[in-house]
Amino acid sequence: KSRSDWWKTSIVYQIYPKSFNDTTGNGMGDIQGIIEKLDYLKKLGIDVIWLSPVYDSPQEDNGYDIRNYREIYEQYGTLEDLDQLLDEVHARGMKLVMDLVVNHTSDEHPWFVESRKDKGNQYRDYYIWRDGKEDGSPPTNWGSIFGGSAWEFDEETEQYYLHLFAKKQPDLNWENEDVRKDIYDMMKFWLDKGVDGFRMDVINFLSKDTRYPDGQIGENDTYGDGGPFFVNGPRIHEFMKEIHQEVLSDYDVMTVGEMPGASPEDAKEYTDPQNDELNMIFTFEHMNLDCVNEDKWNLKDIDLVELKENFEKWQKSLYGVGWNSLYWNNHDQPRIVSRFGDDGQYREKSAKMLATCLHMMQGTPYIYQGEELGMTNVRFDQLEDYRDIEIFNMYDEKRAIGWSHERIMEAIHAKGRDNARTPMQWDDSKSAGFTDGEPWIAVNPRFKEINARAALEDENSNFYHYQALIDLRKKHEVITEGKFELVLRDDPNVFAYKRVGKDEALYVLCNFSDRTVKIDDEGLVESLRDAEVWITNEDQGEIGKLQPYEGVVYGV
Ligand code: TEU
Repeated sequence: KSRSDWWKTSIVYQIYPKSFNDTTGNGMGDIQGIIEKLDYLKKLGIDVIWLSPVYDSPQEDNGYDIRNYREIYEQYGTLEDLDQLLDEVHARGMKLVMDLVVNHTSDEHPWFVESRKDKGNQYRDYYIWRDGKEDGSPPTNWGSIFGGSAWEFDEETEQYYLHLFAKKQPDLNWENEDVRKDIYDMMKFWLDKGVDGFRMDVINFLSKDTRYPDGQIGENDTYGDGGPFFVNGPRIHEFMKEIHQEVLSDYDVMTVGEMPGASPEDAKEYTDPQNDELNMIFTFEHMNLDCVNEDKWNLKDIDLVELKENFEKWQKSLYGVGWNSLYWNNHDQPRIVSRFGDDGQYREKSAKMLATCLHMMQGTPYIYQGEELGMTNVRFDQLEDYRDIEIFNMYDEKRAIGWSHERIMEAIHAKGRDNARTPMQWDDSKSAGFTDGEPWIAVNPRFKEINARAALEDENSNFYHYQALIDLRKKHEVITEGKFELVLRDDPNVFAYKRVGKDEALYVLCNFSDRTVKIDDEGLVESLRDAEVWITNEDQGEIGKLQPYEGVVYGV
């Protein structure tokens, strides 16, 4: 029952099981494949693995649509495999955090199968059913996050059910106490097995405004924005506290809530230990800066000053109150080196710089599979080569409002979630050593050049850079505890900051451009003269100047 803050000094590695390592030849990763690679992860230096969903699922959304919370998807293995994975992770002194997807289930979950049968069914109220409006249209004008209406009409009982994501992902009704109790029992089932915590999928969407008002409709939009009525909704903090009280308080575990639409103020409330809610959350703010009108497909170049100020806001707001998570990548985001770096000439260099920039901040760093290799976005020519339901739905929707095929493909190349989901590149053999069969999604053609085997053989590789960053965090308390101060605030090319601890301080200087830049602050340059370089990606480093994509840390 002892509770500690081990998650504050941990580094987390995210595994997307379908694309990690296949041992059966069916073209999909599996649990035994993860076990095979645990020593690789140990070598990298990580403490915690976050495993994206491995539960039984029809795979409409790669497992974020769960049919049975207490079984493993058969293509990934069995409960015995999972137990073995847990043992092997623990034997290496690491921990395992599972994905918790409880805003919705699959429509094939027995609860929903029952629920849709008739209005008097004991599971009817497990989901959100409503009559249509007078004219038969959906109960509200809300759009689903994956396109189309957020409501689906069901012939059987002539009512609509709510699905904030795909039609096959009906939303659970958290107003119903029985739902909550069943979920809490399920959480205990996993925690009693020894699982070390949860990453909680869209957890700030659980509480809906039960009046179900219409949302505002933007100029070119078909659907209204339901966000104000379910993002950080009326009872959300009550639910978070209840989860803590009923489940988490009995275990020494870590929790991270995925929270689109949470501000630093919200994050403070969710993560202040005095509130007994969560340890940390994933913000989306820094991921929403390279698009227009919060439409991720509507592309815009990142403005570095905006990015810096956003990080500053989160670093400062949570300091001494809550806790940050630090991430550039996950299974929903494009590859960071292709996004904010340069995946051509400066691939290795800019990938290292981006890692340095993130890992010296305060918070728990998350590394997404392949990020440690500097894996890049993929550009499939054909829409058919993609697999993600979000991409297909978006394609139809954007075509309907007049976007050209070319414009949509460009948006997919830049932002599609499948950028992160191509198979992990282990070596330069067929299918990058991921599978002996046909991979479920094509391998990124750059695997000959970018793969784990090559990285392990090259002492200057991206892999060892991540390893060194992790080592630094373990050695210097200032990285975990120090205060954050932005420096060179208005510089459009350089992301620079200072961390100030009890008896140490550090400076991070990162050049986000492909030009050599001068550090325009004599005082700063002066204070670097006696400093020690803790890590750098530049052999020709020179105080007062930064080479293209140089990223350097000075300890003082
Ligand atoms: O993502 C939540 C979420 O809001 C995403 O839809 C995100 O906005 C989108 O991927 C950006 O394009 C979580 C999971 O991480 C995601 O994989 C699931 O599809 C989604 O929930 C539904 O469970």
